[in-house]
Amino acid sequence: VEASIPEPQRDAWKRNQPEGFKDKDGFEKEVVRHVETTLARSMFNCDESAAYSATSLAIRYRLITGWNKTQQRQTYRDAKRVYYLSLEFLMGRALDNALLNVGLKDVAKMEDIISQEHDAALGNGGLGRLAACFLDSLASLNYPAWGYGLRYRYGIFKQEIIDGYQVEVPDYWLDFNPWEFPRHDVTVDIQFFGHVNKTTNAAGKTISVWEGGETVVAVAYDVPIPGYDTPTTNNLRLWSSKASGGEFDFQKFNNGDYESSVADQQRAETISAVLYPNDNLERGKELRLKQQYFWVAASLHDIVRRFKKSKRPWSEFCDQVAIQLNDTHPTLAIVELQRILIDTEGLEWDEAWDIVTNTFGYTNHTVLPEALEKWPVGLVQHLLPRHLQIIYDINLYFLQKVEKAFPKDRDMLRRVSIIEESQPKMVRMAYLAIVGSHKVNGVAELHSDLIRTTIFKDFVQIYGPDKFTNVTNGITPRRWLHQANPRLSELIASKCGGNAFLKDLTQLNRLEAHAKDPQFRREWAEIKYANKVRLSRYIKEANGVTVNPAALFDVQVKRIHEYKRQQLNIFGVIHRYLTLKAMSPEARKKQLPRVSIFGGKAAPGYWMAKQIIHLINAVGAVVNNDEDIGDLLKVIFLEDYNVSKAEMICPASDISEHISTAGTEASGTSNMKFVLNGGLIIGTCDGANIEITREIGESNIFLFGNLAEDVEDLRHAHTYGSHSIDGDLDKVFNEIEKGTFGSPHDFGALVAAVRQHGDYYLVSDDFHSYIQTHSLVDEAYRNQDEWVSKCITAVARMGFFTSDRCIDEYAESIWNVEPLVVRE
Ligand code: Z15
Repeated sequence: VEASIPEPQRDAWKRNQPEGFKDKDGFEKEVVRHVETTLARSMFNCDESAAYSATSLAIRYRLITGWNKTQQRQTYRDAKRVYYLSLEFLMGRALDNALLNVGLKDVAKMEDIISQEHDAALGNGGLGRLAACFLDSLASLNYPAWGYGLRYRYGIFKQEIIDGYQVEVPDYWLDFNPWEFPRHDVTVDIQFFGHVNKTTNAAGKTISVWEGGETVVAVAYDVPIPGYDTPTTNNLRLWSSKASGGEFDFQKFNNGDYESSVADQQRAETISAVLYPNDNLERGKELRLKQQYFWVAASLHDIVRRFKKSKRPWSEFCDQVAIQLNDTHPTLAIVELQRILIDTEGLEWDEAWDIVTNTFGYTNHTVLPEALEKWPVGLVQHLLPRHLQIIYDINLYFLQKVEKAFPKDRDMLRRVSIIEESQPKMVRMAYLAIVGSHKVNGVAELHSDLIRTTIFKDFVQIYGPDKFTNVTNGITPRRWLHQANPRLSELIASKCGGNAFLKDLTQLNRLEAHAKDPQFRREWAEIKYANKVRLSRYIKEANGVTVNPAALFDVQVKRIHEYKRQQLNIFGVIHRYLTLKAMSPEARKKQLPRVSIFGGKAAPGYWMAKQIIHLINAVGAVVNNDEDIGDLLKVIFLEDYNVSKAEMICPASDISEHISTAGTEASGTSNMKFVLNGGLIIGTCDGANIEITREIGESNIFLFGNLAEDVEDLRHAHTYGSHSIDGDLDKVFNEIEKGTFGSPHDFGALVAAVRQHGDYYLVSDDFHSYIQTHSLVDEAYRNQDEWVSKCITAVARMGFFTSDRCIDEYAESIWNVEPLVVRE
């Protein structure tokens, strides 16, 4: 490493190694220095925003020193690295996390300053947040790992609720971002369009050369990712697009073609301009495909460049490089690496393909048909002509193998072909990802079973069962317990021998011995109450509604989607309202007060999801102002749910709802966050709920509803049998149609989806069981001692769900990489 420092400066360099600071004093000095000399402000005009700027600049100084050392160490040791390719990294705020991870959290207590930070919201929901948790775990476990993504100028939109409807507002987040480092010297030229020429190379071999028609430049922006209490600070590299030839094409500019010069620039910058706001839905837009190729090509170029510096033979590529595909979004990386190896590096097809398949792993996150990516062949041909040829070749060799193995099964070839012979023809990205990877994993046991037995069953026949595996999702306890819920974390630490549980979450099991200790229970309950008071204050501020913190807080926060069934929840709330209204005042007095809290964004083009948001707000407007009801029921929709709001909401829930139609939610990860913060779950037998139940025990979770194995038959019966709606649900619908919550016309589609259109998500089938289970929740909550014991027991058994465990599983069974420990 030192060899790269020029000889005459080496001594000066060594004498002047930046140290960072060691203590509170040094830190404070650094903050003041930044206020005065970076921001050019004084003590007298340092507002909270300036204080945030200076504090983050001070802390980033500490990060950089560790970051540089980590990168040098990783280069010097030349060990195998992991590259996590994800179109989404839903990072949230960085300052609090950085303070915690470098051990300065206790030095600086400053909620007001921390809350000045704008969320880095480069993701939609679970998939993007999982990527962020994985980065935290990779660094905290000392794995040499890089994340690769896009530097969107606009992250997920901000949601405003106006007259009960969602309105989208752009999220421009880059005004002041101290966490990114532009690398204007690290650029890659990316081509699009054009055509393919065949030529003969020096060795007399015929090769294909792709002549692109448009070039866009990828510029690297690096974000340091500090591990918790480790010497590792990994790198997240985000690519930004800009026009080649600088700001304007000066040729055009000087020729007076100013407008077209500006247009070129804008076309280039558009690529990384905005995150597509769909969760679990693919819409097949050309710009989205451009984003995917731009990001994948830049990342692979970078990875290959780094590998080539080591001067190793190509056969060692997969000993040095593991690339994980977060969903099918980066699947073109498979094709791009094959292209580089055969067209640029001159390898033979088979040798190249061996390297490619040994390099990649593919994680599937959904079985929903509308979320499985397919691209029209014509679009791929137009945008990436050489890649389409390679895709066809990959498919040809693959189908030849299949035909040999299954000579009598003609239909098999049609079914597994990477090209769907439809009108128009489509490239099936999931199939391409499977064929080009050595491992395919689902994200929870049920989901991994489902992909093996349904959408990918033919591929299990072809490759055998070992290619398909499960890695159940997890979350980082640093952000989702210690940072989000410092008091609970402290209480846990007092019984678990300090903060060691934050690095080995299984140590939470030491809590179990205290589940019935009255004093411990009291302290536990007091913290939950304080967290609910805090959320109540926020609700008052944001929604103008007073809620009683002693009520049972019932929370469903996640993207709005029919499969996640917020409609089931709000229909249940209406049922509760009607039941309360029908009671005598005396009977009402005996009821348990509830606050039903919703939050989440609808994709801008998802009309049904927007109807659901509107209904929730319409019900709230009636219920919250009904004097018969008072504290007994409040309905709150929290605007603009995001990572930092989740950090406030999770610690304040008594029960959270994870009520997807069985078999549709691949894993869910907020279920884990809520239980880890001492809340219980009402949920279906879906995704990770099943494993959570196995770990924490059936008596500590409220499960209801039909099972995944029965869904198909029920749907069939809805369409072909007689379909009768649950009686209680019918009453709810009648009330909506009476106009109790505003014009019934507004909610007609929500009712019709169940009554007339086959109730695809089984809302009616599960309604009775859902209502009954909510009664059990009320009953259980009345016995507070028992309830708190359940919560403590559940937390004690949540050790499995740390993302540290996931990352170790990926490292061992998919990546074959090891932590890089510091040798002194
Ligand atoms: C997304 O957030 C998820 C899956 C997808 O296919 C897309 Cl496009 C976005 C979610 C799953 O819905 C959720 O169940 C899972 O926990 C999460 O990915 C992380 O695996």
